[in-house]
Amino acid sequence: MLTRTAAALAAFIAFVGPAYAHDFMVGTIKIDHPWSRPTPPSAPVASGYIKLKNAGTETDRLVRVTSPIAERAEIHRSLIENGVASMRPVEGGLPVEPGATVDFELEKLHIMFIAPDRQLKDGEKFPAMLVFENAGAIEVDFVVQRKAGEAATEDHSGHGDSN
Ligand SMILES: [Cu+2]
Repeated sequence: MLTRTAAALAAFIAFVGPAYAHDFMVGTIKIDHPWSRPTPPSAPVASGYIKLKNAGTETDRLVRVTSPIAERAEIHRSLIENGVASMRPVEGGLPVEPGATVDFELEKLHIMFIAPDRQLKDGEKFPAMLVFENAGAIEVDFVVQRKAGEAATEDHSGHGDSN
């Protein structure tokens, strides 16, 4: 089973390159394609994106994110206040309503990995733990990739803040 899955995955990677789709399931929560942008050397932060789907009948919440590559991680929402772009931690966990999809990119959310211990390079993966209030904890892999159409020479953390 494992061998067959690995072979299928290898074929898929060979076909589409490192930006392959991957997903995870914990309880009624599906986590679709965790990915993160490449960073310059010694970047103070890295930003990650996921899509969460709740197939259950009760609201769940993403309450905590940790990763061995970062000192800590926070869920942030980007916003514009008085014409100035900033970001703010999501308080009390990020709700995922029954039947809903929370697309971090669409909703201007990101997971901020603070003080990463390495430069994130295009095509790499790193592990992180997502903890949901009801569904519990699951370890996922974030794929480091550029967005389609993003210039290869341009690295930005993608959350629009000024630091
Ligand atoms: Cu942030």
